[in-house]
Amino acid sequence: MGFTNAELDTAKHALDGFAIEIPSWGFANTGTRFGKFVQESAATTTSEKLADAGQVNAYTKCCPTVAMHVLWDFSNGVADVPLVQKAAAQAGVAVGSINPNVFQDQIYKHGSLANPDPEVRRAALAHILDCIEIQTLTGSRDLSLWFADGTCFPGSGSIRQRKRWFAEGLQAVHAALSGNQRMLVEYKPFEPAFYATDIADWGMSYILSKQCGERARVLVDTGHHYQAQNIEQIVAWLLDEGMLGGFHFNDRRYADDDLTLGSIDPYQVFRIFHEICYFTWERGARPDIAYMIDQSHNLKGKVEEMIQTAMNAQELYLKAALVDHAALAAAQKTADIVTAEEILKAAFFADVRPLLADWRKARGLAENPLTAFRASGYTEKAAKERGARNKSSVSSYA
Ligand code: RM4
Ligand code: MN
Ligand code: MN
Repeated sequence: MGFTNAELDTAKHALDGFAIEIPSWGFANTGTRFGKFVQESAATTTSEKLADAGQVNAYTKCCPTVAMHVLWDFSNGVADVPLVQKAAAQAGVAVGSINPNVFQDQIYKHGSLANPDPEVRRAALAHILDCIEIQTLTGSRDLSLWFADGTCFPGSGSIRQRKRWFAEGLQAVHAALSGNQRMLVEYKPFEPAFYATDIADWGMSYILSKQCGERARVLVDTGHHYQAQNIEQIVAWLLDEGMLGGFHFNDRRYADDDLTLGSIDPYQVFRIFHEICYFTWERGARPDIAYMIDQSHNLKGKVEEMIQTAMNAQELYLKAALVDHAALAAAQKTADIVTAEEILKAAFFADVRPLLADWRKARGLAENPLTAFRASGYTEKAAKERGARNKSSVSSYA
């Protein structure tokens, strides 16, 4: 099929080592701030979310872990751990990153770790420390931190004071970590704060992580940038500094749209993966990065959308792995910019789907996970079982 033996080897190695975590919040009924369109087959409980995530992994074998949002998935806190663990095992997946929720309760109207009220700051910290306990009990490595904190109007708060409150709070979080645990600090420039989000960009996230210590890393959510920002450059810098902890992948056209990865701009995703694969080639070892999806779909079927996302991720990662790195390095050395660009384009436009089909066949998977899942009848069965429950309750999403 037009690939050399060396390329076939590279492809197998790349796919064997590539896993992407899917979010529990991608399986329940959610919506936009204007309305929620209920899907009868959507998950109504944490166990159902895990069962659905298990389907994604069963058809793709590249999504073995599930990111959990503590408030939504462990509503009784630590007490829910055995139940959740059991449901995950039954679904053939493991609990992945633990996401605290310090943005939904009424007390967080003016922030969490940077709330001017010390009681609220204490409550937020206490919740995050509870999450670390859940992290320990579930054996999850990453605590994934996103904060809605910020101000909406000039003068609402002291930007410097809020920065220091964040440093203080995050240092306390860091001090509670142990073993192989890490904390990933996510940034976002706007929404829900529309004047000054406290952790607005990768620089702020980097500074706070550095102030915390060894276990803190930056989390890059691809939807959390201004238009035209060069995301792959941020990725390359963080890689070079050993500070890239992980990703929340999703695609966007306008703002934090949370669209299917690669649906709007697959070349953007390829360029991010390219920086990682180029780094890997140079160092001879893969960087330790948590690849995660942060998407929740209102219009597409949830399980099939997540399968589509996983397939897109594999395809784009594989294209990046197949870049001729030696030739690229040589072209860069002689400032042969046209050749360098053509090398990237050749990899991006190569049809890697036959390679993926072979990789799947060798693992006993269907060549096309999406059509195989659709033919399985899972969605129809779930709609029958869950339909009534979905009509009466719609779970929330920020
Ligand atoms: C944010 C961010 C976080 C997610 C929340 C609900 O936009 O992407 O990762 O947990 O939404
Ligand atoms: Mn995110
Ligand atoms: Mn987001």
